[in-house]
Amino acid sequence: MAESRRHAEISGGGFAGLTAAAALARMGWSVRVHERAPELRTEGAGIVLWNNSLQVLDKIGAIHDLMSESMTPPAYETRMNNVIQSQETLDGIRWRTLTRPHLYETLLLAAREAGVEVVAGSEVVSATADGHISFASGETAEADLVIGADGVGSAVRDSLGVPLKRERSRDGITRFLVPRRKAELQALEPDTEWDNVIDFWNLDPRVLRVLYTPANDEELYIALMSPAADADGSRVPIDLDLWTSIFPQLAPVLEVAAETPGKYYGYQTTRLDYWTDGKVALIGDAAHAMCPALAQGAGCAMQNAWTLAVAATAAADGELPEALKEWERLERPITDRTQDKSQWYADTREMAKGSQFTGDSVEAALYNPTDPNRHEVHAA
Ligand code: FAD
Ligand code: 5PR
Repeated sequence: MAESRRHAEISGGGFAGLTAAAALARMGWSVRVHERAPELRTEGAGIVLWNNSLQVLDKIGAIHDLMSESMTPPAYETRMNNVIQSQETLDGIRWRTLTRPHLYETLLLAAREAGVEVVAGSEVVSATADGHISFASGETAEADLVIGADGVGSAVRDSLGVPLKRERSRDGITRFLVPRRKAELQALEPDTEWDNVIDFWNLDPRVLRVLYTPANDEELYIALMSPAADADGSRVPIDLDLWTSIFPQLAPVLEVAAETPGKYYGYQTTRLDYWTDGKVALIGDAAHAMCPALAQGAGCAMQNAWTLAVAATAAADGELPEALKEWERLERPITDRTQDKSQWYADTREMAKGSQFTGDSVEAALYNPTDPNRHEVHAA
């Protein structure tokens, strides 16, 4: 490690940027995060995290906080036309369900406790390979390491001219956080284990799906999926009559969703020619936006944020660009495979068959990015 304190400038205060910031600051860096939004908060509803990101949360001192308001449901159940296809208990796989606001608060606190400066209302417009960064305010800054963690529309990435391929899938989703209303659900369907994640698929006569994910004792994450081409299925506010006609047992929670603001997101996958350029590295959706099927977008973002911090910290002065390239060479393949698999599931809708959390579908879920021997372990 270098003698003097090195400095990192990070574009984007989402899950990727905050994780990288907390990790670097704990490793001795001075770190500043720029968030374009005027307020520090997250959009979106719930999230599923697996071992790969939970290990990172452990390392940045955030796991206790995270565990306090999250849960591990008894099983991941998949239904097709309301017939149970599988109830996977995911034995041996560490996973948690939670709300996005809770993950966000947890990461923000971890970053601040590590001494990170987080600046809201600060929009990055460009970065250069030699470590310069410029802002919409007209100001500029220089850093030993610049991180583009500014999401799928990354200004850092685009200002560097990194070539990318973008593929849009035919399906998309609207996500809500609603009260659990477990007693009401129980009354409608007494034999159901309403603490399970339940993936309610309906492909015939119409493609509509509800992913039901309890996030804690009080809050439920529901994701309503439909093809983008289905105007009524993808409408927000949701078409309550349509959704309850197919999923009558979910009426108590769909009624609340119908009153809640939301936004329909089409799935997309972006693949970059490279993730690093000189002193700049890209992480999270800026580098590898993926379909949500395997619930690994944030997981891979956090895993790459951690391994980037370790690699940058270990690099000798003047050798950071080479260290970043080596980081990409080692860490990118598992993310590429996870992206490919998620896209395949989204495009084929094969998850509807159930029993999906086996084999290469759980490669990232089982990964431990904090294990120094992970690449040997992984190859074995
Ligand atoms: P973002 O969350 O997009 O954060 C980028 C931040 O940068 C934002 O705060 C933005 O305001 C800021 N920003 C943008 N441009 C600038 C700029 N020029 N200057 C300064 N700031 C800027 N992942 C999981 O792991 N598990 C799941 O269960 C899961 N479910 C999902 C469900 C759906 C429907 C979708 C769409 C995604 C899901 N994901 C899931 C993926 C996950 O949400 C994303 O991969 C993750 O949020 C990406 O984090 P990020 O920090 O890279 O990007
Ligand atoms: N898993 C999760 C999720 O939110 C979605 C999917 C899988 C946690 C969609 O939002 O298959 O699309 C999916």
